[in-house]
Parts: sequence; structure tokens; C-alpha cells
Amino acid sequence: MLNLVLFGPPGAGKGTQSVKLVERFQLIHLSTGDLLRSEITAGTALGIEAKQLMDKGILVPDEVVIGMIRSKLTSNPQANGFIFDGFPRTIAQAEALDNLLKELHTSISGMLALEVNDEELIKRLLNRGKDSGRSDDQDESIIANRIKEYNNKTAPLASYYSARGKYTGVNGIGSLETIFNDLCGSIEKLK
Ligand code: B4P
Repeated sequence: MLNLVLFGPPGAGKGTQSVKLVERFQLIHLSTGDLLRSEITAGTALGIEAKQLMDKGILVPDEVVIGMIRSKLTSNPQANGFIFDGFPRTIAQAEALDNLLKELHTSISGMLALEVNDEELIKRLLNRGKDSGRSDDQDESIIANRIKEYNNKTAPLASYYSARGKYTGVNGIGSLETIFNDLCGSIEKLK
């Protein structure tokens, strides 16, 4: 199985590139952000709780997102592999993912990290906020909070995967095609 973690700060291009990568490598796309937004749209209790946090730019509790990933992993036993987009976002989530994959007799093949500076991130997210309807993209102070959460809780995951020889950094600034080709080149080396 090819199991990839697509990593990077909010707005780095994870969702954008995942869509292209799943098609190229025939993988299943698991985006915790998309799963949470589906719960919000469906008006579930989980979605109502998640929206309150997401609208402040705060991470949703680990047990909530780990539960969502567990159910998606166990309901796709025939998969070629998975792209984890926006997950894990904390060390506890990374440890839980390692344990879940072990139960399925597989593991993470590698983490691909999209590197983008804060100025570009803010520009992209505000721009998306103009027509996406995403409330967390429309206010610069919420975006700043998301970047702060990323730096405090998510950025340490780079060392977690690096210590296991699984980290590859990729320049996330440039055309979608150039970044996609760089990601594909890095993935070929993992196969
Ligand atoms: P996510 O949905 O994961 O959203 P994101 O970090 O903003 O990144 P996204 O993938 O959507 O954007 P992309 O970079 O592709 O998270 C939202 C919230 O959900 C979090 O704040 C948190 O509250 C919660 N959450 C999700 N997962 C969680 C977890 N595991 N644990 C706890 N909480 C969790 O693209 C951004 C924009 O840039 C787009 O408009 C795109 O068109 C543009 N873009 C992309 N590539 C570009 C390029 N090369 N050049 C120019 N623009 C580009």
C-alpha cells in the first residue's frame, strides 16, 4: 500500500494537490477538513461542535478526528493506499494513525510537506474566502489563529516523521503543475 501524509500550513495547497494525486496514484483521499465540513452541512451534533472551533481557527479535539479516520480506514479494506490531507495535525493524532495502520498491517510510506511562507498563505486564504463561503477564510484574525495553531501543535510533526526517515520537503510556491510534478517525483522515490 502507498500511504501518504500531505502536510503543510493552512492554505499550503494540500487539498488542491490531493485531488490531482489521488487520480494519478489511484489512492483514497481522506481530508479531515472535508469530513468535518460534511458533518457541519448535515447539521450533526459533531458538526455543530466542530463549527464553533473551526470558526475560531482552533483545532477540533483529537478523539473526534481520530474516530472519523478510523471509520474511513476500516471501511476501505481493498484500497491501494490513502492520502491523508490535513491529518495528522498533532503528535497524538500521528501516534493514533501509526497504531491504526499497524492493525491493518501497513504503515505510512512518507510525509510530503508543502513549504509556503505566511504572507503567501494569508493572501491565498483571503482570496478563497471571497467566493468559497468558508467562514474561516474570511477574517485575517481567524487565519492568523490557524497559523498559530499550526506552528504550536502541527509543525512539530515534521520532526516526528523526519526522525523516522519519512519526511520530504517540497516547494509549495509556483504553478500547480510544477508543484504537482515535484510531488510526483518524490512519491516515485517512495514506491
Ligand atoms: P482544512 O480543511 O484542512 O483546511 P486548510 O488547512 O485551510 O487547507 P486546505 O487544504 O483547505 O487549502 P489548500 O491548501 O489546498 O482545515 C480547516 C479546519 O478544520 C482547521 O482549521 C481545523 O479547525 C479543522 N481540522 C481539520 N483537520 C483537523 C485535524 N486533523 N485535527 C483537528 N482539527 C482539524 O488551498 C488554499 C487556497 O490556496 C485555495 O484557494 C487554492 O486554490 C490556493 N492554492 C493552492 N495551491 C496554490 C498555488 N500553488 N498557488 C496559488 N494558490 C494556490
